[in-house]
Amino acid sequence: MGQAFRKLFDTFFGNTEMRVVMLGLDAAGKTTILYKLHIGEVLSTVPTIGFNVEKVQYKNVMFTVWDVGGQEKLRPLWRHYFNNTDGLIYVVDSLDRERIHQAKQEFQVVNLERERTC
Ligand SMILES: Nc1nc2c(ncn2[C@@H]2O[C@H](COP(=O)(O)OP(=O)(O)O)[C@@H](O)[C@H]2O)c(=O)[nH]1
Ligand SMILES: [Mg+2]
Repeated sequence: MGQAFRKLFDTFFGNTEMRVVMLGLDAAGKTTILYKLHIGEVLSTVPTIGFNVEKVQYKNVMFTVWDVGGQEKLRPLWRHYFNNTDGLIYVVDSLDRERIHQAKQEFQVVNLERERTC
Protein backbone atom coordinates (compact mmCIF):
# COMPACT_ATOMS: atom_id res chain seq x y z
CA MET A 1 0.00 0.00 0.00
CA GLY A 2 2.76 2.44 1.04
CA GLN A 3 4.66 1.60 -2.13
CA ALA A 4 1.58 2.21 -4.31
CA PHE A 5 0.88 5.56 -2.63
CA ARG A 6 4.52 6.61 -3.03
CA LYS A 7 4.37 5.80 -6.74
CA LEU A 8 1.16 7.79 -7.17
CA PHE A 9 2.59 10.74 -5.23
CA ASP A 10 5.79 10.69 -7.26
CA THR A 11 3.82 10.58 -10.49
CA PHE A 12 2.12 13.88 -9.68
CA PHE A 13 4.71 15.73 -7.65
CA GLY A 14 8.16 14.37 -8.23
CA ASN A 15 10.37 12.00 -10.08
CA THR A 16 9.23 8.54 -10.76
CA GLU A 17 10.92 5.48 -12.19
CA MET A 18 9.66 3.09 -14.82
CA ARG A 19 11.24 -0.13 -15.91
CA VAL A 20 10.67 -0.92 -19.56
CA VAL A 21 11.78 -3.96 -21.53
CA MET A 22 12.27 -3.72 -25.30
CA LEU A 23 11.89 -6.89 -27.36
CA GLY A 24 11.56 -7.88 -31.00
CA LEU A 25 13.25 -10.08 -33.58
CA ASP A 26 16.98 -9.66 -34.22
CA ALA A 27 17.77 -6.63 -36.42
CA ALA A 28 14.36 -5.04 -35.78
CA GLY A 29 16.08 -1.84 -34.61
CA LYS A 30 15.89 -2.15 -30.79
CA THR A 31 19.46 -1.12 -29.97
CA THR A 32 19.29 1.74 -32.46
CA ILE A 33 16.14 3.05 -30.74
CA LEU A 34 17.68 2.66 -27.27
CA TYR A 35 20.74 4.76 -28.12
CA LYS A 36 18.70 7.30 -30.08
CA LEU A 37 16.62 7.78 -26.91
CA HIS A 38 19.67 7.75 -24.65
CA ILE A 39 22.11 10.03 -26.47
CA GLY A 40 20.01 11.36 -29.34
CA GLU A 41 22.16 9.80 -32.04
CA VAL A 42 21.98 6.84 -34.38
CA LEU A 43 25.01 4.68 -33.65
CA SER A 44 26.24 1.71 -35.63
CA THR A 45 25.29 -1.45 -33.79
CA VAL A 46 26.35 -5.07 -33.58
CA PRO A 47 23.89 -7.90 -32.86
CA THR A 48 23.11 -7.87 -29.14
CA ILE A 49 24.22 -10.97 -27.24
CA GLY A 50 22.63 -10.61 -23.83
CA PHE A 51 21.24 -7.13 -23.24
CA ASN A 52 21.91 -3.39 -23.14
CA VAL A 53 20.44 -1.29 -20.38
CA GLU A 54 20.30 2.51 -20.18
CA LYS A 55 18.49 5.13 -18.15
CA VAL A 56 16.51 7.67 -20.16
CA GLN A 57 14.94 10.75 -18.52
CA TYR A 58 11.67 12.10 -19.97
CA LYS A 59 10.11 14.99 -18.02
CA ASN A 60 9.84 13.73 -14.44
CA VAL A 61 10.10 10.08 -15.36
CA MET A 62 13.33 8.13 -15.33
CA PHE A 63 12.94 5.14 -17.63
CA THR A 64 15.29 2.18 -17.26
CA VAL A 65 15.16 0.56 -20.68
CA TRP A 66 16.34 -3.02 -21.15
CA ASP A 67 17.12 -3.91 -24.77
CA VAL A 68 17.29 -7.69 -24.98
CA GLY A 69 18.96 -9.73 -27.76
CA GLY A 70 16.41 -10.98 -30.30
CA GLN A 71 18.14 -13.88 -32.06
CA GLU A 72 16.14 -17.09 -32.12
CA LYS A 73 18.35 -18.85 -29.57
CA LEU A 74 18.02 -15.89 -27.17
CA ARG A 75 14.22 -15.56 -27.32
CA PRO A 76 13.51 -18.19 -24.62
CA LEU A 77 15.39 -15.85 -22.25
CA TRP A 78 12.99 -12.92 -22.83
CA ARG A 79 10.61 -14.01 -20.09
CA HIS A 80 13.36 -13.64 -17.47
CA TYR A 81 13.30 -9.87 -18.04
CA PHE A 82 9.61 -9.39 -17.24
CA ASN A 83 9.92 -9.20 -13.44
CA ASN A 84 8.93 -5.79 -12.10
CA THR A 85 8.51 -4.25 -15.53
CA ASP A 86 6.08 -1.38 -16.05
CA GLY A 87 5.97 -1.66 -19.81
CA LEU A 88 7.00 -3.53 -22.91
CA ILE A 89 8.14 -2.00 -26.20
CA TYR A 90 7.91 -4.50 -29.04
CA VAL A 91 9.88 -3.40 -32.09
CA VAL A 92 8.95 -4.59 -35.59
CA ASP A 93 10.86 -3.92 -38.82
CA SER A 94 7.93 -3.30 -41.15
CA LEU A 95 10.12 -3.81 -44.23
CA ASP A 96 11.18 -7.30 -43.13
CA ARG A 97 8.16 -8.82 -44.90
CA GLU A 98 9.51 -12.37 -44.81
CA ARG A 99 9.54 -12.40 -41.03
CA ILE A 100 6.52 -10.25 -40.25
CA HIS A 101 4.49 -13.35 -39.42
CA GLN A 102 7.28 -14.61 -37.15
CA ALA A 103 7.34 -11.21 -35.42
CA LYS A 104 3.60 -11.53 -34.79
CA GLN A 105 3.94 -15.10 -33.46
CA GLU A 106 6.77 -14.17 -31.08
CA PHE A 107 4.74 -11.20 -29.85
CA GLN A 108 1.80 -13.47 -29.07
CA VAL A 109 4.07 -15.87 -27.15
CA VAL A 110 5.64 -13.00 -25.24
CA ASN A 111 2.26 -11.53 -24.36
CA LEU A 112 1.01 -14.83 -22.96
CA GLU A 113 4.18 -15.32 -20.94
CA ARG A 114 4.04 -11.76 -19.66
CA GLU A 115 0.46 -12.18 -18.49
CA ARG A 116 1.52 -15.33 -16.64
CA THR A 117 4.60 -13.74 -15.06
CA CYS A 118 3.32 -10.28 -14.05
N1 LIG B 1 17.11 1.98 -42.66
C1 LIG B 1 16.99 1.79 -41.35
N2 LIG B 1 17.88 0.99 -40.76
C2 LIG B 1 17.75 0.81 -39.43
C3 LIG B 1 16.73 1.43 -38.66
N3 LIG B 1 16.85 1.04 -37.37
C4 LIG B 1 17.90 0.21 -37.34
N4 LIG B 1 18.47 0.08 -38.57
C5 LIG B 1 19.63 -0.75 -38.94
O1 LIG B 1 19.23 -2.12 -38.81
C6 LIG B 1 20.31 -2.91 -38.28
C7 LIG B 1 19.87 -3.60 -37.00
O2 LIG B 1 19.59 -2.61 -36.00
P1 LIG B 1 19.75 -2.93 -34.44
O3 LIG B 1 19.37 -1.69 -33.70
O4 LIG B 1 21.11 -3.50 -34.14
O5 LIG B 1 18.64 -4.06 -34.26
P2 LIG B 1 18.36 -5.00 -32.97
O6 LIG B 1 18.94 -6.34 -33.29
O7 LIG B 1 16.86 -5.07 -32.87
O8 LIG B 1 18.98 -4.37 -31.75
C8 LIG B 1 21.48 -1.94 -38.08
O9 LIG B 1 22.33 -2.03 -39.19
C9 LIG B 1 20.80 -0.57 -37.99
O10 LIG B 1 21.68 0.45 -38.40
C10 LIG B 1 15.80 2.28 -39.35
O11 LIG B 1 14.88 2.86 -38.77
N5 LIG B 1 15.99 2.41 -40.69
MG1 LIG C 1 20.39 -5.22 -30.48
